[in-house]
Amino acid sequence: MRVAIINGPNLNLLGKREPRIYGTQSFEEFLTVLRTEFPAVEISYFQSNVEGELINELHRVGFEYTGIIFNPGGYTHTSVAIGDAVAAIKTPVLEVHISNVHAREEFRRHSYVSPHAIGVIAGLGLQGYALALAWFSNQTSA
Ligand code: CA2
Repeated sequence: MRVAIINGPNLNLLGKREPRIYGTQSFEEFLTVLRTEFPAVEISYFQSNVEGELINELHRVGFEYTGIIFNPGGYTHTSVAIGDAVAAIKTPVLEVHISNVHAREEFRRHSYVSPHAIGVIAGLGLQGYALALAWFSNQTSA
């Protein structure tokens, strides 16, 4: 089973800035933990700060993979094009946010992705990605 993790803008700074909101671990460090915890899942990882590159990656993995775990970062709240890309692909997308977007500024409560996602996890830190992986694993073994 192949699952793609896609992170949007600024998430390359995880572990380097704003530890109170986003924690102290880099995503690359966390990825080694995920790969150990889910040996049966082939996990691809892509991060970009560029909107079109995120769309290209959604198109690349969106017809062959079992699932996509997608944190669109700030584009969640602004990008019609990213929402359209999620709507256009076949692979189910689980939207993940590290912080609780509903407990922050009002503008973070709207997502262009959520209407097209199979589900949303927010506010559980990096553990949200592990829960999303567990969900995809259970789907295929059920
Ligand atoms: O909580 C999340 O995962 C967000 O998608 C993160 C985005 C934010 O715009 C969304 O509203 C919620 C921002 C990512 C910024 O990531 C940083 C990580 C470390 C240091 C600074 C920024």
